[in-house]
This record gives sequence, structure tokens and C-alpha cells, in this order.
Amino acid sequence: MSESLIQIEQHGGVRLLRLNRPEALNAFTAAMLVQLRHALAAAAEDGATRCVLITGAGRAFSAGQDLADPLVAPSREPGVAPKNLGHMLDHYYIPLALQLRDMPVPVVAAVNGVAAGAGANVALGCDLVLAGESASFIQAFSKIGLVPDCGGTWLLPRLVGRAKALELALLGERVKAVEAERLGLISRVVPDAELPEAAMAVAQKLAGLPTRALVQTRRAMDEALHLEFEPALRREAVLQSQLGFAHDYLEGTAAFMDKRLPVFKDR
Ligand code: T3D
Repeated sequence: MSESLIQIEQHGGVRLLRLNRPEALNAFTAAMLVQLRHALAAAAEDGATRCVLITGAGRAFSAGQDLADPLVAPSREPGVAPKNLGHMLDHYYIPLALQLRDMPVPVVAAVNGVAAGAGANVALGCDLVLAGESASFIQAFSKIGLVPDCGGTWLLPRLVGRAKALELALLGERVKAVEAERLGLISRVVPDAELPEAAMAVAQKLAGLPTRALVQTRRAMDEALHLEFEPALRREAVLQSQLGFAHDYLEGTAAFMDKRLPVFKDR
């Protein structure tokens, strides 16, 4: 049986997913994207998993779409019609980006090397993005005549503002991890050797926090980007009202009063 394109490990409440085509810098094939979606769905369904951590095998996080995948690679034969790339997005990248955004647990990316094209935007679509200091981010799309996809046009201006987003997307230059952190593109840079441990520590910390509140925080912030101030305040009140009836709020406040560590359960 062939090696899995997504390696899966369980570390307590953390489900680690490792993109595993190191010989092609973990470039995404259709088969790999299907496996990644199945792995995310399984993590979402597993009540014991309270955080997902995504990283890459070898020296890269992911070089984005595998440009040699027969589903997208244009034929060099004269007269052969090019493939419709929209199908690839409709059937693979859009469902993946939506799934990441809707995960019922927080998702952390540990970017261990280059993250290019859709590989960059899968990482940036995660809730927290840690990177090793030799990692880098490339919006490689313009260099092959495409627009940023897998959420790039939505994510980039929100993360770094329109001017910088356009610079990143139009020039397609490599942005080193330290610069990515300075721009607000990612959360944190750590020395390469410390990345696996640091990312796992962050994931374990998230796994111990009240999952439902974390996920509603992500949703509320995404929604608030489209709202005026007062509707955003009212949305907070609705969410707070719901969360206030849940176990984790009662447990969190009781633990505080009892001067003990809380044990959160809601998902
Ligand atoms: O097309 C559609 O379906 C629409 C959706 C598009 C989504 C996208 O992601 S578009 C963007 C696709 N990605 C790219 O354009 C990036 C292409 N790769 C690179 O620019 C460079 O490889 C990197 C800057 C990422 C890394 O450079 P470097 O010098 O460290 O490594 P390398 O030597 O270029 O690559 C190592 C191997 O990985 C090499 O294979 P080989 O020669 O050792 O057999 C290379 O061909 C392979 N590889 C790297 N990226 C891809 C790839 N193979 C297929 N597809 C790739 N994207």
C-alpha cells in the first residue's frame, strides 16, 4: 500500500496532520487534497480532539498546487484545449478553505519551510500560524498567470491591508518568516529547531481552553469584518448569552472561585 499523503498522529487532545509529499515539497495533488479533507473531517468528528496542528514533512510546508498534476497541467500538444482550473477550485480548494474556516476546534499551522501558492493560503487560513525562522511565504500565483486562490484574495487584505496585500500578490516575492510576522501575516516566528515543540505547546494550550468559546471567537471576528460597530456589539451579546449557559463558563468561573484549574468539555 502506498504511503499516506497525510500522516496523522494523536498527541493527547491535539490531532497532528503532516502533509507528506516531501519529494515535491508537499505540493498538493487531488489525491492529497482529498486525504487532507478526510483527515480534517475525522478530527472534527472526534470528540477527544480539541485542536488540529498542520505541518509539512521534509523541508517545506507546501509548494501549493502540484503543477504536474494531470488535472491541471496544460497539455503541450498543439490543439489540445487547456484544463478548466475553476473545476479544481470548485471541487478541491473551496471545500478545503471552507472546512478549515468552519472547523469546530482551533487549527494551528506550523510552517516548517516554504509555503507557496495555495500552500501559503492553507497556512494563512489557519487560526494561528507559527513559522520556523527559515520558513517563507510566496504568493506564487502571479508568476504563472493566476490570481491568489484558496482564500488569498480574502485573507491577504484583511491580514496586512490592501497596499501590502497587493504587493505580495502582484510581485509574488518570497517573504521570510520574520518579515511575515512583522507584517501581521503570521502569529509567531521561532528558531527552526524549536518549531515542532513550540507549535505543539501552543496546540496543547488551545486544546485545554474552552473550545466552543475559541471557535465562536473566530466566527465573531470573521463576521465583525462585515459589520458596523453596533451590530458587532449585538452579535457579541448573542454569543455571550449562548456561552453563558454552557458548561465551560460555569466551570471556568467555578474554577476561578475555587482557585483550581478548570476542566473544559464543550465543543
Ligand atoms: O492550477 C490550479 O489548479 C489552480 C490552483 C492553483 C493553486 C496554486 O497553488 S498556484 C501556485 C503553484 N505553486 C507554485 O507556483 C510554486 C512552484 N514552486 C516553486 O516556485 C519552488 O519550487 C519553491 C519556491 C516553492 C521552492 O524552490 P526550491 O528551489 O527550494 O525547490 P525546487 O527545486 O524548485 O523544488 C524541489 C522539487 O519540488 C522539484 O522537483 P525535482 O526537480 O526535485 O524533481 C520541483 O519541481 C518540485 N516542486 C516544487 N513546487 C512544485 C513542485 N512540483 C510540482 N508542483 C509544484 N508546485
